[in-house]
Amino acid sequence: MKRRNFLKLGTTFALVPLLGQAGTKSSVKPFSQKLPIPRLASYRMKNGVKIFDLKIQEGEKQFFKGVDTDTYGVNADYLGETIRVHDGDRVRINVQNDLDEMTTLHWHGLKVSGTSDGGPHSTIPKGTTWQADMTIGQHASTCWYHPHTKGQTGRQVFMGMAGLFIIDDPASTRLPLPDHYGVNDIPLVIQDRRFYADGQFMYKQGMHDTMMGVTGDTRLVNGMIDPYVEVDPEQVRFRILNGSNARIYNLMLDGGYLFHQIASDSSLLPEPVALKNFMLAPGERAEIVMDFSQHPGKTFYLGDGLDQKRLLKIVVRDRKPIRTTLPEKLVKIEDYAHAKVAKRRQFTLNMAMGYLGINEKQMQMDRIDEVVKKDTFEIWEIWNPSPRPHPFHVHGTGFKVLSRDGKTPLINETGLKDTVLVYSREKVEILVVFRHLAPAERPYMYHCHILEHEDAGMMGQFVVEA
Ligand SMILES: [Cu+2]
Repeated sequence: MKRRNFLKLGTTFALVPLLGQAGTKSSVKPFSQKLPIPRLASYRMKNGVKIFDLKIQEGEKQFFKGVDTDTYGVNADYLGETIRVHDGDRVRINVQNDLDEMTTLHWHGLKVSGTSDGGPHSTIPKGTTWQADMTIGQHASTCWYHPHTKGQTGRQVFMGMAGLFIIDDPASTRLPLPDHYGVNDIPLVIQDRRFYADGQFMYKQGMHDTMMGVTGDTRLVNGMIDPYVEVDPEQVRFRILNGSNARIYNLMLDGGYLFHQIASDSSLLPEPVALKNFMLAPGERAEIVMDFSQHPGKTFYLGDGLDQKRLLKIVVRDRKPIRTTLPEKLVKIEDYAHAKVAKRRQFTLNMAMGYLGINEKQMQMDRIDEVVKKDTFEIWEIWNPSPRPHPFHVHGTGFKVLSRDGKTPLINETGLKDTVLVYSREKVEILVVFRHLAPAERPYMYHCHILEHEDAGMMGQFVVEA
């Protein structure tokens, strides 16, 4: 295993005991509250189309006992319901904005046209409804949705606007993988937050927060501080989203237990990859399977090795174990294997005192930065000369990571991704292709997924032409 690559941020996975984390305002005992599972969004069928109704709303939530925090949510007080659809589905999503401000809703990881993508041009003024139509056509994956409002994405996400968007396909459904949502197929939205003494969210305070990104001393999993989850002694799948604005995690089990990663952002991996830890940057997803069949009655902690914090307690019920094995092969990604590359493009991530950009330009709504041809493979080179790592995200595609500094990518980067962490002084090559159009009025975006960097201009726009 290419350990070097996992240690780039200077951590080790020789696990020292992770510290517990009693929230300062919380009188609740850490790891005593049950992990909430986001509800599955309901839909109705009309003329063969699955219609979802999402309402973006203000809410209140008690992260700390007896303290109401003002929040945003989607069909919920904080975070959103999980949309779940199947490859080939025709889908309509009505997004009603009940906030007292304008917003947008972007389907992160979905391969849909620029018109349905929900980028910064697809504004939803307050009190109105935006309608996104799409036909699902992509590999099984755990995607998500969040606002993409020009200059306001970081704050609106911080308030709670984010939810999962799970896609199934025939191949993934046939595989013997844990798939009982909320039982042995458990979504985990990992975030960090900072609070004022009165319990309200403390968002961006100044230039330091813009340059470093807004992080907080409190960790949330599915919107709860220090939760626990009970599972049976069997294989359990966790669909993990790093929904944080800026924090990068090095996820691991306390005690250094092995688990398998089975999926990255945009597809299953070709085969399961055994790991003790992995990095997850903002916007990235990973599906992992932990085998608890040898451990009835035992307790585990999922934690972050970068700052030694426990995130989730996993209690294995003392029951008769169910022993199953993972399939050896998970997915074949055919089309990328025989790609004829038509073009190369270079993207340099710029970070200087008070300046964030790409290719020496800052995001401008009325400027198209790149023109791309549909169904044409291109290699994009992302070069990060800055001192900080940046997760680079591309709309409207899943891509293959081809190389890091000319070397083989990480062992868990063998599937399709839509966000790739580019470390300081590193050049990453990705192989992209776009299967939908994006017109100049509704272009796609490429950007850093540290949301404060995106809001400050580390973003560009491109169209996809026939
Ligand atoms: Cu960045």
